[in-house]
Amino acid sequence: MVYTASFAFLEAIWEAGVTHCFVNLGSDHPSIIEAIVKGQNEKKGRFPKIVTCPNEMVALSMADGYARLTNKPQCVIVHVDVGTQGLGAAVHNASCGRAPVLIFAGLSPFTIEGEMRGSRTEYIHWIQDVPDQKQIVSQYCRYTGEIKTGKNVKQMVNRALSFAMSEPKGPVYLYGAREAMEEDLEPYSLEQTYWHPVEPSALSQDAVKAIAEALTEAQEPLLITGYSGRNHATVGELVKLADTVRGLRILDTGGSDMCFPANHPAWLGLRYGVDPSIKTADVIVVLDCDVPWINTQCHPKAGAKIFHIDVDPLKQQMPIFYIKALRRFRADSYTAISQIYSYINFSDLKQKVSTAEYSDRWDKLQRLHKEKLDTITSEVKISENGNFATSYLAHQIRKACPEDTIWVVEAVTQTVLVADQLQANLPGSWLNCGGGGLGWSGGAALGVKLATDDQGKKKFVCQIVGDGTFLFSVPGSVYWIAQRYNIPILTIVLNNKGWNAPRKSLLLVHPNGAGSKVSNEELNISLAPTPDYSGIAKAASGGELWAAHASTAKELEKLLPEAVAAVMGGKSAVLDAHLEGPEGKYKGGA
Ligand SMILES: Cc1ncc(C[n+]2csc(CCOP(=O)(O)OP(=O)(O)O)c2C)c(N)n1
Ligand SMILES: [Mg+2]
Repeated sequence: MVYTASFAFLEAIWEAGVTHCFVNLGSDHPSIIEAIVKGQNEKKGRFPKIVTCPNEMVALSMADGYARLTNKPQCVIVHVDVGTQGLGAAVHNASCGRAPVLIFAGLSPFTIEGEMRGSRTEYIHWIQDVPDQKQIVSQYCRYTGEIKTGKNVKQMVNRALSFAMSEPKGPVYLYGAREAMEEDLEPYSLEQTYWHPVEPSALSQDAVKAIAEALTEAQEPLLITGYSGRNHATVGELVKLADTVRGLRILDTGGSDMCFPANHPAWLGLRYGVDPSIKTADVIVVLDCDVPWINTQCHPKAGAKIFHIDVDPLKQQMPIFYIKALRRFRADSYTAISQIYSYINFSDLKQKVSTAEYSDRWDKLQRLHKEKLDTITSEVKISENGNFATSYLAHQIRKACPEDTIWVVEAVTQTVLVADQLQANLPGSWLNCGGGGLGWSGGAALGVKLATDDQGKKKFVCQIVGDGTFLFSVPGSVYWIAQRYNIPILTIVLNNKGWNAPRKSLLLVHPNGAGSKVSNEELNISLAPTPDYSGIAKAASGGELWAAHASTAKELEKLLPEAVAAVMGGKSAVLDAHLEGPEGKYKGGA
């Protein structure tokens, strides 16, 4: 019986709870391919499902999306140095977005004369032999390690997964040469019960007391969060806290998951580090958040009491980070919020938050919440010639899609408008990248759909993506995979004829510079003539996918339900939504 290191590797990831391997194979993988075939033949239903991914960035984004929704790690297998480079910005995204993914890449064989099985057999083995392959991705990885022998390959897999699954979660990278992966072994297994990740940490009693007292003494308490919604249970915990400390408001900075429901009066929505509430709050709890405010745009007032609770308060990946927090704690957000909530309820503070003053604050919050929703609704409008912009579009999408849709959003400069209109209420129903490498959402939406189907929930998944970002997402691979593996998603392309973001960046620094007075073409940010985005997707699916364009509200009214019905019927759909042209408006720096 053949039992190689590669087979043990695949067994090990399955035993550790990895259900999928997103693969892009090459000459480093003969033993992997043999092992896959053996596993498919001999271990039906007890072996990772293999998904062929024609592009590595899509592979990693799929694993990332799956892992984010389920908090279960997934695996990506790529080809030596070049496949590792093909992961591209997806490694950055998985790292910033705290997605637990195990990446494996082969190494070129290290023997030349046939000394070992796996020794060099092809020209390319000389070419792809690089001095330090892991350096391509190591700064984004929680751990990198070489599989030097098959004899402890399962320990290496579990060691890597211990890092991937301990906070802050993220990608890990294992690599092994052909010879090592070919090694014949005696079958073996580990006791998985001894390989659980580090458990969530709590606040000290003293910290709980200090934060609870500050929150209940505050006139205008604010909690700013980014990632706390990754654990879906934390959403409910924050609701309980906001119900108790009435007047506390919650601002989401779009770290990646929806953190607080829009239908709660404490909801301030998603903003990227700029919001009036930041300037006026007297007590601020920053909870699992990378960028609570952008100092040059907006910052807390002098004397505001700030507490920072985070699984990674030092932001170990960032060369510069600091906030004027009085105290900072390394703790799990669910645990910390539960502790603070319990403390308030089971101490003298309970009486304090039960006074008439708190009832008045609650009334005020409800009034402000209603005003906010009214303002958002007033953005839903069409132009005189029947065209629409993002707010109208997002409002219509919200109406057309099922209540429990999972939104996978990479809408760049339109994200806040989209978030305002979608008003996510259900934990886990909104995911955005959290990182800065465009192109995440195509693969991620597929991964999320695969995950919700595997969970038996079979939720509707809608990707909302900028037109520039759609091209970054490698649609040729995304929609081939969608078709090949029957993963139906709805994609809405926000077509504003190019990259709006660089213009915004430019104007923040040079509001009256030469660039402020010229067209998108002159700024080199125009994608006109506009590609046929839905056509690209349709071609990738072999002509099977539902594809259309909408430029007017009338077209949208007809096409959106058709697109949703197509996806419900098992086919992916891409609707290219042509937004009302903004270019004219920008001329003259308006
Ligand atoms: C991989 C990568 N390349 C380049 C950028 C820089 N960048 C940030 S936003 C943006 C434009 C995105 O265009 P689009 O998706 O159309 O969104 P819009 O700006 O129009 O809202 C670019 C090029 C990036 N973040 N990531
Ligand atoms: Mg655009």
